[in-house]
Amino acid sequence: MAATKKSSAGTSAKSAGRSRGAAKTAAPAIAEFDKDQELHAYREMLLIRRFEEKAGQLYGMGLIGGFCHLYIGQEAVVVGLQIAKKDGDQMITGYRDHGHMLAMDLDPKGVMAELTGRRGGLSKGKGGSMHMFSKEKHFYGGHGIVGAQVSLGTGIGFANKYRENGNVAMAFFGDGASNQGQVYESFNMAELWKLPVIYVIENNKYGMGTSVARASANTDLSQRGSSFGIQGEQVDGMDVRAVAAAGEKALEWCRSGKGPYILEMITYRYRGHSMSDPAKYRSKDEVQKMRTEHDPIEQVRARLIEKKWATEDELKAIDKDVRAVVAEAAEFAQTDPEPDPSELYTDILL
Ligand SMILES: Cc1ncc(C[n+]2csc(CCOP(=O)(O)OP(=O)(O)O)c2C)c(N)n1
Ligand SMILES: [Mg+2]
Repeated sequence: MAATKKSSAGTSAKSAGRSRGAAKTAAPAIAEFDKDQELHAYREMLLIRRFEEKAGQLYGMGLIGGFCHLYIGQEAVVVGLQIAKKDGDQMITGYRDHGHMLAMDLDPKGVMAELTGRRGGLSKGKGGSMHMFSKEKHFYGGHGIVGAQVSLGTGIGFANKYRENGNVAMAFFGDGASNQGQVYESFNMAELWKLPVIYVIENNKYGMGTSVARASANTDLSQRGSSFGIQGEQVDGMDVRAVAAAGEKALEWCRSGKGPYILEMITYRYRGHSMSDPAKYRSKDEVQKMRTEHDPIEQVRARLIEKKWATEDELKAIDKDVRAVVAEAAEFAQTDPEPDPSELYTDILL
């Protein structure tokens, strides 16, 4: 998947000034992507979008039990950071996790079959949408408790430092989660011990049922670490190039032993919080405006066409390819058997 990993995305950002003690840093310049990088980002984001659309359909058909939180609209965040990261860097996130798993190269069949509770699911059909892990791919879940992944991610950062392995942990959490107490306990320890952790705040403007402005005293979430001296910045999370540039800069900061970093990704979720959400906290016009004017995939698509790096037909072929991967995953998720009842007694603490 990472065939077009690149190293230049953040080059121009590296010169952005940073004064010690001041938590606010200049936003990095948007890195220009070359043709391969644009095509890679396009395909990766499209895979997440089509996967999530299909998951929504399967949920509507009654094939997915429990909760299911879709990532549609936020694709550029995880794909931009996937492009910036090195092999070995870890990701951990909350319950809106399908996109992170696909970006970390987890098998779409295994993810979809976990959603439908089948034997071939990544957690043998026993974890569901919010609970999947892959040690080999450095993906640490999938957590339903709001904010839990921040402390766990800080622990992964601690392990990286202790083992001197040069890896950086990325802990993703939402604007709502940024008001949880354990976030600040984690910030304190991370800065005190200079742990290599990037706190990626996915500010999609809403928690479960209300807006950031209604729930947060200070809405500049990039500054939430300032009392601990943690550097932070706001990033256009709808532009995959801006995400990659900011990611490279933050990764370099952490890898060089300077401690944690906060990236507040300004993004948007198009769908409801979970699958049944009356969404009375926002207007349909607001959602439509984001879709038509800021869509992360459309932005890449427009650049590819404008620069003549791809034709409409070539982009259609990519979509066809991606749809086939997702269709295969959905087929598997509907035909693979459910776990054997004896599995009720395995993989659990008694
Ligand atoms: C400790 C805890 N409190 C409350 C909940 C219920 N809950 C689930 S998601 C959510 C909102 C979180 O919003 P945000 O962090 O912005 O993430 P988003 O859903 O927007 O990705 C809440 C309150 C929970 N799962 N855990
Ligand atoms: Mg949110």
